[in-house]
Amino acid sequence: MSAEAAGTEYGALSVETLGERLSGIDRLEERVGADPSLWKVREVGDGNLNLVFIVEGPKGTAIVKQALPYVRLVGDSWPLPLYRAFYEYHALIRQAERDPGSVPEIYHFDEAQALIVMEFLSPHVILRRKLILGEQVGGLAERLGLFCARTAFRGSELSMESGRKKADVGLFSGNVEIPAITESLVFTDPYFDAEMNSHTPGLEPIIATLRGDARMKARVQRMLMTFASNTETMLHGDLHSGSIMATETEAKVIDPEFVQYGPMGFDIGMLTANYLMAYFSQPAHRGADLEAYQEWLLEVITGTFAAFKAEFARLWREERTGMLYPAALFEDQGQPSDEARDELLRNIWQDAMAICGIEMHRRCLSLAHNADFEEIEDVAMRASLEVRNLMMGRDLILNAETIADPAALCDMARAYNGKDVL
Ligand code: SR1
Ligand code: MG
Repeated sequence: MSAEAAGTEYGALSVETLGERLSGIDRLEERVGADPSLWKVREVGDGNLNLVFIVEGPKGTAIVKQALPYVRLVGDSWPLPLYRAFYEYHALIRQAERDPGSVPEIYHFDEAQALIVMEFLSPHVILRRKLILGEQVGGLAERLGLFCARTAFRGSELSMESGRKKADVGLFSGNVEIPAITESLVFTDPYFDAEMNSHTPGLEPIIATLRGDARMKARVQRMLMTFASNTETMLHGDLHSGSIMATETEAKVIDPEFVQYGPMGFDIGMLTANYLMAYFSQPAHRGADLEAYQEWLLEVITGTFAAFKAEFARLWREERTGMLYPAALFEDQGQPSDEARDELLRNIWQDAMAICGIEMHRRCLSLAHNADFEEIEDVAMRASLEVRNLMMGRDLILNAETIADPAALCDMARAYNGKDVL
């Protein structure tokens, strides 16, 4: 009998117990076959928080993701609520509705066991791995630009009926401990000597510069205030290159357990930071193709924002059915709303730039660094590349309002890429 059918208390699955525990789940059996003795189960979770199993059977393959009651990266000294699986499930079904095809298909959710059974994406691999290997993904910019625009717009009161949106703000506001990780690891810990911080030796002078910059820290805290209190839209909340799976021609977004309502610029800002960290780390990973690959990464950034802007403008024209910026105030009075839209896009861009800078800091200074830099064994080289990233992050936080557009952002990246600071 399955755990769910037996109504048993939560128990973490293992390779040995999964077959017995999950037999009887119709949607899983439909995908992989009904006889669990024929299932081949592997645990492949390499993230910071959860168990992830690949279940392969005679009919096909599925993924089982289960939350652990603690942070996997740290151990049971850092407990973490199982309810994050509930929020992840609700985020996934909303993302699937708002941007069809952008996320894995969900087959089954078991709240008590904090587990989600979902589509096995193949031959997809984690995007971060592809970027480290210097592989390109066709259509990446367009796909992620569309995802960010559609989820931002359709999860907000530009589009949603206010009662539904407010109910969702209420629903997701129960996800407390997970955003709290972001509030400390992303926005706070990099800027003081927090217990779980670590950094590459040699970065001490730049760390002193960042921590000595009260104006910059105040701007980060202002952004944290926005992140914690602005409920513009439903965010993915952790949109880095480890939350995207890709082939040569396709990308899908996974892992929205950090979902919360927040500012529209958050997801695209975090994503941009991860492209920039891929960019700055490339000299350690590439040979003759270095410049061409770095330029491709910058094209992905400009392309993502172009797709975001174009899709946001289309949705503004065709789906502005919420209480915000109603046609009654603009088009119905013979006035275009283009300026209002562009001003909003400008605000989103500025938030994205500041978030981008903050994310560039946290991945080198607090807990949970990026493989892009971490896998560089030559410590002096790693420090020399990370410092470019950290300096540009500071510039973005301090000057978010003056960066004209994605082309200017890319010029800035090229300039820091040529700097030898250490
Ligand atoms: C303790 S969790 C550390 C990080 O892993 C997740 O993917 C989030 O990025 C979080 O900040
Ligand atoms: Mg994750």
